[in-house]
Amino acid sequence: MTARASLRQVTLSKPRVALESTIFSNLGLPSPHNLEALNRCLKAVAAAGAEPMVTAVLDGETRVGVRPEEHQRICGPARKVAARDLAVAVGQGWDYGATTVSASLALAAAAGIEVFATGGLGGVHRGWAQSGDVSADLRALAVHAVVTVSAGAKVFLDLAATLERLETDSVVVLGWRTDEFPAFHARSSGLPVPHSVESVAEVAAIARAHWRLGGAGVLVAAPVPEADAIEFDRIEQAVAEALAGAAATGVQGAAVTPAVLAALVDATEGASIPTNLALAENNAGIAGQIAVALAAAD
Ligand code: PSU
Ligand code: MN
Repeated sequence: MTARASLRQVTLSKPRVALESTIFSNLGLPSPHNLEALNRCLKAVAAAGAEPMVTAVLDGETRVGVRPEEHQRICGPARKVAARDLAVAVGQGWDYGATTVSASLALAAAAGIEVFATGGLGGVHRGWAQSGDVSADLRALAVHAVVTVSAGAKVFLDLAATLERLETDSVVVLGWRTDEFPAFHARSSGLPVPHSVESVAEVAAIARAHWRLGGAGVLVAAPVPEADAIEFDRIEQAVAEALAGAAATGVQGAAVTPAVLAALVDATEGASIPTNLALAENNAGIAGQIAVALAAAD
């Protein structure tokens, strides 16, 4: 055992999993579903034998881990904090900054946390050639040596372009017991993943090898459980409606994703909410198991 590994075993009782806060804030899910999402994700990580650590900026301080009495705040109104906003949120003492995937990965990496769970990753937006809108989530995956578990990328993105970008950035993309890249609410997108895995032991071995070789991000793409999935054609129709609605309001930049997520709730008559909750919980559980497997492989 290395000195670092033995120190970790002495100082930490459990492997840890970082969770982002944007999905639990008013920017991600409507109340009271966001609190349910938070509770289900915390439970799923704990049930796997790991410790959930919610990332956020509270009272101008970066946080990795929040107390139960702070959960209401995590589920309340927030300002969105991507990686570049972290320093501003601290410097200006923001009351509550909800961290996206990119900010959460930065905080997780700084805290030595190797596994992170989210709902759906941000990525290359449709029409990116005109707008230039590519989520900072992708750059964060390219930079930080952390395993991210997500239900693929958000369905309203250009998923093919998102996969291309992940390849360019040398992010390892692993389909979790699937050959297809999941489309968030839908189990399949019609796009193949480069590799698929069946077990968390495989993920741990691949991540360790990637990091030993100087690599950074590993993305485990897990389809939403069958019972809660929405058919790809149905969600695509809702996406068309939601994107048209969001475009009509002239929304731009960081506001696009929260606006489209909210419009999708309307376009699916609320059906996207239980799906979003189920996939977030599923990802958290898999992340917990991966964290345990990584600790065992130390
Ligand atoms: N997936 C969800 N709900 C969310 C998000 C993703 O189910 O709220 C958030 C994540 O925090 C992700 C962010 O990092 O959207 C991406 O925003 P943008 O597209 O502006 O980079
Ligand atoms: Mn963007």
